[in-house]
Amino acid sequence: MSQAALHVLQTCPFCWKVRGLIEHLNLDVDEIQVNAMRTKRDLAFTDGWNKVPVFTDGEGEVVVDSTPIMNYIDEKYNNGTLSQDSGSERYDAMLAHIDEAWKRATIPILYGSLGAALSTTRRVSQMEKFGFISRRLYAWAGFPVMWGIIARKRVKKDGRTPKKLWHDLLTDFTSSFDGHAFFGGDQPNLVDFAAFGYMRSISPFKQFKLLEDHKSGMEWYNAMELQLK
Ligand SMILES: N[C@@H](CCC(=O)N[C@@H](CS)C(=O)NCC(=O)O)C(=O)O
Repeated sequence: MSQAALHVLQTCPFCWKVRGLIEHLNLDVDEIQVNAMRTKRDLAFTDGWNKVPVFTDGEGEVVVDSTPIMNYIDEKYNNGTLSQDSGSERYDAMLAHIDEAWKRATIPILYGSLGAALSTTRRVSQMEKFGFISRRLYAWAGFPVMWGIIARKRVKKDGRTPKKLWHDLLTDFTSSFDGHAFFGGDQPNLVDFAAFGYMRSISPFKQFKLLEDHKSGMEWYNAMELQLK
């Protein structure tokens, strides 16, 4: 049996979802950083998926798409403990909501103003694997594209500041805990890890401070950090 591996981009929110689960379960998985400008080449073995994360289990199984990867890992290495409530309305609806609304909230907070977009793209260009020229091109040409086209449209359409949007998401999420520390109850479940991954993907960037004054959100986030080994 060869080594299990996770192909990632360092700043990809979907990769952070899987990474947190792997850390929590303390699994021996190699992290392979793909070249941000060469995902198609580096992920050619996926037969056309071409996105990260991709999990290979060392026995020939290639699993794509972050939530299915999390389910696969939980089933294979953890007896499905974290996803045992899967199939219930509460669990399924929240997981679908996280994968839609939290996913959509990452771009506005990272790129939703000119200053944010500039600092985010600089940081991304430091963290990701690029070629010499493409790193510089990305750092200086990437930000107006992300800011001007995608993020501004999204912020305008939503009507809330990115900070307010995140605070609303955190309030909704943590108020569904019924007095417990986690969505999963006294212990986190896979839904907690999915949400944690999206939020943690913002942690390398300075905009994370906009989330740090959400009291219940940070209590949950800090409790999730303690779940990592
Ligand atoms: N639904 C997928 C989305 C994955 C995704 O969009 N990954 C981005 C990075 S954040 C990617 O690999 N983009 C490269 C491309 O689309 O060529 C998941 O949850 O894993």
